[in-house]
Formats: sequence, structure tokens, C-alpha cells
Amino acid sequence: MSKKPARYTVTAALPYTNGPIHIGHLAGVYVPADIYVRYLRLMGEDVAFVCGSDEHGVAIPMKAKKEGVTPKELIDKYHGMIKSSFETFGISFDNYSRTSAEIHHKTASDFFIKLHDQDDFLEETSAQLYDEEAGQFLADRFVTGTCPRCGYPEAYGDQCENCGSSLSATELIQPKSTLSGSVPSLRETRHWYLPLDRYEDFLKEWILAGHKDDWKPNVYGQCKSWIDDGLKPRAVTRDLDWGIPVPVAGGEGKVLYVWFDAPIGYISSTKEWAHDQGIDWEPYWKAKDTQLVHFIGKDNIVFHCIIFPVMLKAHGDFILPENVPANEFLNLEGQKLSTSKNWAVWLHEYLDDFKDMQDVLRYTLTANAPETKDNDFTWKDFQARNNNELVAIFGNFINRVVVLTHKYYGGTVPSPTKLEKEDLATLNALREFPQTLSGSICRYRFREGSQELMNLARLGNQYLAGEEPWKVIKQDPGRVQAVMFVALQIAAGLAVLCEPFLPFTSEKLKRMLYPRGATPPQWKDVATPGSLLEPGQAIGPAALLFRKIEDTEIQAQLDRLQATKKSNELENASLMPQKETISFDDFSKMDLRVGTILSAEKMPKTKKLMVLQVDTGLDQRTIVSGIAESFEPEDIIGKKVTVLVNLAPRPLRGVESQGMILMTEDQDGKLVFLNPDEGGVGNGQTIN
Ligand code: B3M
Ligand code: ZN
Repeated sequence: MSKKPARYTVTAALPYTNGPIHIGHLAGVYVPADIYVRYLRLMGEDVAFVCGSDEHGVAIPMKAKKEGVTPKELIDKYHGMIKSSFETFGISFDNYSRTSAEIHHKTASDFFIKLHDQDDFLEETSAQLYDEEAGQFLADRFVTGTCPRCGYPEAYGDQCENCGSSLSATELIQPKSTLSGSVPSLRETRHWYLPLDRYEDFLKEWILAGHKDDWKPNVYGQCKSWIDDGLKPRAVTRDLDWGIPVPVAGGEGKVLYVWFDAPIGYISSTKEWAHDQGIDWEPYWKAKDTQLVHFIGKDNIVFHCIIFPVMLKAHGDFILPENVPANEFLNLEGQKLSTSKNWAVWLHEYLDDFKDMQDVLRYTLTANAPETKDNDFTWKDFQARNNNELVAIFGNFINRVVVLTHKYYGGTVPSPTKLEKEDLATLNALREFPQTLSGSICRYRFREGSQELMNLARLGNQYLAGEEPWKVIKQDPGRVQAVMFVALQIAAGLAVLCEPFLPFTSEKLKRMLYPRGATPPQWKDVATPGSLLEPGQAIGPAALLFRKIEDTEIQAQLDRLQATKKSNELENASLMPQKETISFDDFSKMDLRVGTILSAEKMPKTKKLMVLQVDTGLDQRTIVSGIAESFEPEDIIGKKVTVLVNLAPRPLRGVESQGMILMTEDQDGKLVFLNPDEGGVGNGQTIN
């Protein structure tokens, strides 16, 4: 979009109502989206910031079954919890809806009917995975198996969370039902498909040619590799009883695929909001001068950059996203966040443990945001960001300015008799900040923006430390008037400019500096010459903005994680009972030999796979092993390992693997060789 947009529609991924919100969701999606939207509002832009709960899909009945409640009870519980924790945390949605709402069912059904009536779908009967024990078809999360692209053993039927590939359930190697654990059979069923292949030219032009320079490299790169690999028709209906019924003839007993209806949820949420406001929703989705931006996590890229745009394009009168600033993932204390393993910092628990400290978490997650690569959240870093930056730099500066203004001038802004060179330079430096911060925010570099904001507080501290008003006050009170005037301007600048990043702090600080109904300045005022706090203006008493976080509080959080780790270990141990007894004959069918790793290379474009050349004593052969996250190639060359040599060869990512290396895991889940690494054991020795 070359011209300035007339309005913005900003969406944040709809969270599944199968669990509460954790810091990974916040860092990846909601905090950056909220910073962006708050900034746009400060610029006076017309914005619709919409979100809502994603209440369909296989994840819901699965979790309901686990919790022993109905799907409806489950979504009501988590919808309420998610909505209220977002509110308390200050995510400033204009509307937070839910996909079980009537308006959404109608919007999604109408969307489907329109594409159906325009002949935009293919209707096909094909063989799909069927669980005989559970008596139902298996799709999406009802089935797991090995990813045909990267070899990850726990890929879902619609997506591999390891390599991000979007999959069809029938592509999985060794599929297994998550309902009964059984191996599924194939059964014929009829479905509607979105022929993505027909849109390749459109996608090439729109994304590959049109957004090469403005989309983030991780987003553009994923899109490019999907388009380059060639797109296939995607089923947009499912054999399930939970979801939006397929609204056309032949659709009985079937529902829309969750990824068909969920993004339409953005539209329904906008409609609901516009209706409440008494305004027209359509310009927010149809006017060419509207800028549509989707904030999502990296596992949602294909749905927002390929599938949903194709749906919008096919429908005909919708605009397409201008940008999809997807983030990478956040880990917690070095381990992948996981709802099912309870490895998370849950938002509702954080809000209980750290009352009125929303901005501390916002700041920590932004300062350490996984914008260009996966990042790690640690409680120690959280404490350090708070104690060393928010308290020691930002809070300390404001406190000194407000306390000294009360001490010297009874809380009234002094009049600067004469401004020296360093005063003018400092005021000029302050006036640069709005533009610097705008630049970071408009380019979706929120991490950089948060650091620039802290630099403004640093500027204030350095200025005070250099001028030392507390020393000068005795000999030269006139000079101190100028210094305190300048310092107060920086404090006022901080109050305005921190709003997108630290909204609660901004509010408090504005109340402190502009008490009794005085009007704080606007963002643009900070950039223009003139006073942000006029001489003679009264400020309020100093109030605490940030408090120190004690070691004991951090230890309590670390202890909680430690307890989670322990209970997961116990659960895992009890999850793996001894397998059924086998005969000696069965055992002796396995030909286990000692081998030596001769060479090792990471397989390109995979995270886990390594291609090994192994001397088995019988021959030299290639074995592909999923060990790349636990070892560096150079560390394992020359190692003696145990090899199952008579396992049927199988291709992994185009390389034939001729055997298997036996492994086990240490307490941290790191793989370890089952290793007869002792002198004297020769290659080819059988294990018995
Ligand atoms: N509920 C998936 C997720 O939480 C999903 C996003 C929908 S956005 C339309 O990863
Ligand atoms: Zn994969």
C-alpha cells in the first residue's frame, strides 16, 4: 500500500479454548499486536483490533474427554478464563468474540455457501484414515505419526509442529489414532477441497513478487518454500460432530475444517464490534484503503498467508493482508513451552502472583521477544529486566525528578532562566524519540522499540548524573531551575511514549505529572519544540512505578517448575509400562551389532535428522538418525554405537536409512547412545 491507509484492521490469532493463555502466546502474538494497535490509536488512526476464542477443531473434544466434561463446558470455561486474563493484562481488543457465537456460525456458513455456489471447491471421494475401535474418521490431531518431510515422530494429521509443514493425515508414516492408540484403516468418504493449486500464479505475484521486501524473512521464506514445492487441494470439511455443520447438500454429519472457519472468525468479530458501535463493518474488510495486519505465531503462517488469502480471493470482494508479522517461538527455561506438559508460565497465575505488575511481563517479553529466532524466557532474566532496567533506570529517574521537584519547588514546574548548550542538546535528543520509536513499531521491531524507550530513561538519568542538581542547588539555584525543567520534560516524554509498551505505567505517570484533570501532551507534541510541562504547572506526589522483585519470589517460581518436571517424570514413567512378553525367538530375530560412526552430517532443512556413515563390521552403510538436536556431528565421529542392522530400510527425506542406532534419554530428555564404548569390543560383535 503506497498511500496512507484510511483505517486498519488488526487481528491477533484466535486462541484455542483447550487451555489457558501462557507467555508463549503473549510474546508471540498478543503483546506485539497490542503495542502496534496502541501506537496506531495514539496516532489518531481508525483501528479495529479483533480477536476471539477458537472453539472448534479436534483439540476441543480431545481435551474435553481428558477433563471429563462436555466440549461446551470446556469452551465456556476457557473462553471465560482467557477473556478475563486478557482484560486484566491490558490487551486492548476492540472486540473479543468466540467462534461458537451465532454470528460466526452464520458468517462462516455463508462464506462456505458462496464458494460452493461459485464452484470454487472440488468435491471428491477419497480413502481417509478410520479408527475401527472408536468408530470414527481420524483427521488433524486425532492422528499422529512420523512426518514425511522431517522424520519427526509426533507430527499431527494436519501439521508437523517440528518443521511447520502442513500435512494430510494420509501422508503420515506409521499413523496412530490418538483416540484409541490403534492403527487406523482406510475408508472412503466425500469432502470439499479448496484447490490451492489453481491459485499458484496469484500467490506468486501477490507474495513472491509483491511482498519480498516488506514481509519478515521467516514469513516470506516459509511462503516461498510452500509455493515452490507446489500446492495441492486442501480438504476444508471433516467427518466430525464438533464444529460448524457443512451447510450444503451432502454435508450431513460433516463439519467445516477448523482452519476454514477460524480465520473467518476475524470477520465475525469485526461484524459483532461494528454492530455494537452502530457502524458499518464492511470497509474494515473490503475497502482498498484499509490495511489488514495479522499477528500470529510461526506455526500459523501457511493458514494466514496461503489458505485464508486464497479463500478471501475466491470469495471475491475482500482485501488481503498487507503484512503477517509472525514471531518465532518462546521457550521457558530452555525447554519448549507445552500446555499438555504444564511447562508454561500461565497468564492467570502470573496475574495472581505479581499483582499490578502487568507491565513488567509485557516489558520482559518484548525486550526478549522471539522476533527473528526462538528465544528463552528465564525467571532470572525476568528479575534482572525488572530490577536493573524498570526499577533502576526508568523508575529511578522518574522518582528523582518528582521528589526533587517537590523538595525544591513544592511540586511546581520551575521556570528555566537560561538553557545551556547541554540542556538544548538534551531537549533535542528527546524530540528525536517519537520518530525513532515510530520507526521501530511500524517495522514490527518491538524489541528494538522497547530498548529505545529504555534509552530515553537512560538519557534522563545520565543528564541528572551529569548536572548533579542536588550538589549545585546550594551555589547556583538558578541553574537547577533549568536542569529540573529539562528533566521534567524527559519525564513527560516518557509518560507519553511508553504507552504502547507499558500502558499501566503510562497511565500512572500521566496521573502523577498531570494531576487534577490537566491534559497530558500527545505523541507528536514530544517531537515539537515547546514545553510538555509548562513552568508553573503543578505535579502530583511521587508514586511507586516499579518495585524490586526479591530472590525468594523468583525461587518460588523456579520451585514450581521443578515440581512440574518431577511430576512429568513420574507420569512418564507410569505411562510406559513394560511391553508384553516376547519369546526368545522373537528377540533373536533382531540382529544387533556394534558399529563405529565414520562420518556425520546434519540433514539440510531439518532440525533433528543426521545422516551417518556407520561401519557395522559387515559393511559401511548409511543410517539416518533423529539425533541432531542432541549432538554436534564432530562430537560423535569415531563413537562406538549399537546398531539394529536388519531393520527394513526406509527412506527419510529422500535418503535411505539402512538400520537404526539404539538410543536412550537422560533426565533432561537429551538423547544418549546405548554405548558399549569400551576398549576391545570389535565391530560386528552381536549383542546378546
Ligand atoms: N487457534 C491455532 C493456534 O492457537 C489457532 C489460531 C487460529 S487463528 C485464525 O495455534
Ligand atoms: Zn516435519
